[in-house]
Parts: sequence; structure tokens; C-alpha cells
Amino acid sequence: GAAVPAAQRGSWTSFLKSIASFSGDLSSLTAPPFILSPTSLTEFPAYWCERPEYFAAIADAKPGQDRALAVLRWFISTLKDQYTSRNETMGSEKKPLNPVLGEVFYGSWPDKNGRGLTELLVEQVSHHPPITAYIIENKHKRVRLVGHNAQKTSFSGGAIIVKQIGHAVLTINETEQYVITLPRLRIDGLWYGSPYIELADTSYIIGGGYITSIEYKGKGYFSGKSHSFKSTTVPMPGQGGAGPKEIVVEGTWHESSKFTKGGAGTFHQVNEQREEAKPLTWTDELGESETRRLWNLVAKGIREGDFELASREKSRIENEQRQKRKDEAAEGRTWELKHFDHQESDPIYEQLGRLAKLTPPTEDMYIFKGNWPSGFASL
Ligand code: 0T9
Repeated sequence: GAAVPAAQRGSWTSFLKSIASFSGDLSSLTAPPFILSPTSLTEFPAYWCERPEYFAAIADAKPGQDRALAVLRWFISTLKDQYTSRNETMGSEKKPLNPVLGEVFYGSWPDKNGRGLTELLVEQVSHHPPITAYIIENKHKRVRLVGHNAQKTSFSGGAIIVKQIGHAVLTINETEQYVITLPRLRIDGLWYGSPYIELADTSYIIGGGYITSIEYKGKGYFSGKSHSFKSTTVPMPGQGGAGPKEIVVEGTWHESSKFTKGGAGTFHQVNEQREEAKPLTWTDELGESETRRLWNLVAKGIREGDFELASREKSRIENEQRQKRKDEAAEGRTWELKHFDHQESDPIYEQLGRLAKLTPPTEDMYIFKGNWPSGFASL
């Protein structure tokens, strides 16, 4: 483990052993300090919109093939941020803070060049297993993304394999809907203490009359390059206008991609302009479980190398959570979600998912209650 500080070698080795003998919820395992991130998983949905102009461009595209490609372009534009940004800002993938039940994050991206204000609201809707629900909305452009995600992890060939559970639904003009599924992750480089993500398998975008499948490969597969993908867009059965029957795009999701069928030239060129969400100014309304407020001292400890502070504060938060759950049980109450209603099936996922034979055939759904905090109104 070249990247592991000498004093933490032993604890890194035992952490790896516990991962290898464990499957399920890795987020609850205790890891050595050098691999800890000061950011909670509740902030991760912001990766969907760190290039807000691509999100807005979906609304500007002509319905049909142009729109389907605009959705694909936005989706591809998020992957670099979702899966390589920790390596870029912190040197390697790091273990995020494990959100508490009811933890929330609110943020926004300002209006710029007519693209409109984009708002983000996230809530941790389950702790065991961890499930995060979110909504991202550009009201000016009438584009909205609602989704939830969870992970199933296993260990294979020295790497962590992460199956993503959950999906997102993109709605345009309150009428047009797309179902978006998520790729599988392989976390490698563990032995050396410098983990990084590669994407694998296939994910889908289904809607607007088109079905896109995106196949992911790493080094040594079809292009031989890391972070490769190949997407294929076809009209849904019985649909499709004058355009080509099949559009294929190939390249790397962190750099560039081009049309290889049904089009010509560059499809997408990733630039360095990622815009982090601006957290909503804290007020009582946001509550004590607002992620930055909740983890403030843990994050400070991790950033400043004061791991005693970090672990003391983390234990305090965890104990408070245990006490809350005990109190609820004793009083015969259950935790109520703040912003979402939970439903065990999703009709839009079922209907559109059938067209690509998605498995499972249905998934949970978290419906936004519409209660944006009042702070958004003054943005
Ligand atoms: C949804 C994303 C997800 C969350 C993270 C697997 C992971 C937790 C889930 C899937 C986002 O849209 C995209 C990016 C990164 C994913 C995380 C990477 C990661 O390592 C963690 C897991 C739980 C670990 O922390 C494993 C142990 C760690 C020491 C390896 C760095």
C-alpha cells in the first residue's frame, strides 16, 4: 500500500480484510483516517447538476431525437463529476460520511445566461440500508429530476463491486418522462490505498420515444482506454420520425466522445468547468440534520487531521441516533420523512422499463411533497 501512511498500514490491512469477509452495507465499517472524506453521501446528488447548462439544454432541444440526445449528453456530462471528482480533489476515492436518517441537503446553481435557477433538495430516507432521495428542478426551463439511490456491495478479485439500486425520473414540461438507471461500479486500487472507480455493465435512458443503452468498459476492453462507453439510441417500437434508426456514440465519459453511427463529429467534450452547488443559507427551518451543520466538527477534524475530534463527534452523532430510534420504539412511533412519500412501486419505471426489459420490473418510488424550504424563494 504505497499511498497508506506508515502508521495506518495495520488498520488499512484489517479494514481490507473486513471488507473481504463482509457483504452488504460497507458504509458502517470503520476505516482508517487517511481514507475518510469530510463529505456526506447526502451531498452526492449534486453531481447530477454540476454542469447546469446541459440540464437546461434538455428543455431547449426539439422533442424527439434531439431531445433524447440532449438528455444523453447531460447524463454523460455528469459522470466525470460523479465518479472521478474525489480522485481529483482529494487524491483518491474516499469513504464518504454515512448519512443519518432524516439528514438533508439543500443547494442551488444560479441563473446565468438565461439558463434559469436550478434547485436541489436531498433527504436521507433510510439508514439501514442507506437510501438517499433527491429532487433537482429548473422551474424556469420546466425540467425536473427525481430519484433515489442505494448500493449493494460485494468483494471480488481484490475490488469492491457496487451494484446501484434505485433510478431517477426526468420530467420535462410536466408531460415528457425519461427513466434513468445507474451503472455498476468497480472500486480498484484498494491494495495500494488509492481507490478509484471504473464503471461496468449497462445503464439505460428510456423516454421521449427513444431507448438508449450505455455500455461501460475499462482499460483493456473495446477501446482499451479507462472510462470508455458506447451508447446506442434507437426509437421505441412503432416510433421514430425521419432521423436515423440507430445512433451510436463512442468515447470516454471523462474526456470526449463522438458519433460513430447515425451522426458525425463530436458528441461531447468534457470541460473543466464544474460548478458546485451553493448550499442554502442555514435557518431553523433547515433543522439540525442539515448535513453541513450536523457533520461540521467531524468534517473539521478530518480536514485538519484532528481525528480525535472527528471520532468523538461521530460517536456523539451515532449515539444520538440510537437514542432517537429507541425513543420512537418505546413510544410506538416511526420516523416520518420530511420531503418525500414512499411508495413500493413506480408506475413510470414499470411502464418505460418494460421496453428495455429492466430488472427488477419495479422499484420503490419517493414522491416529493412539494415543500421546498422558504429560503429558495429569495434566490
Ligand atoms: C451515488 C456515487 C455513489 C452514490 C457512491 C460506493 C460508495 C458509496 C456510493 C454510488 C452517486 O450518484 C455516485 C459515487 C461514489 C460511490 C462511493 C464510492 C465508495 O467508495 C463508497 C463506498 C461505500 C465506500 O466508501 C467503500 C470503502 C472505501 C474505503 C473505498 C474508497
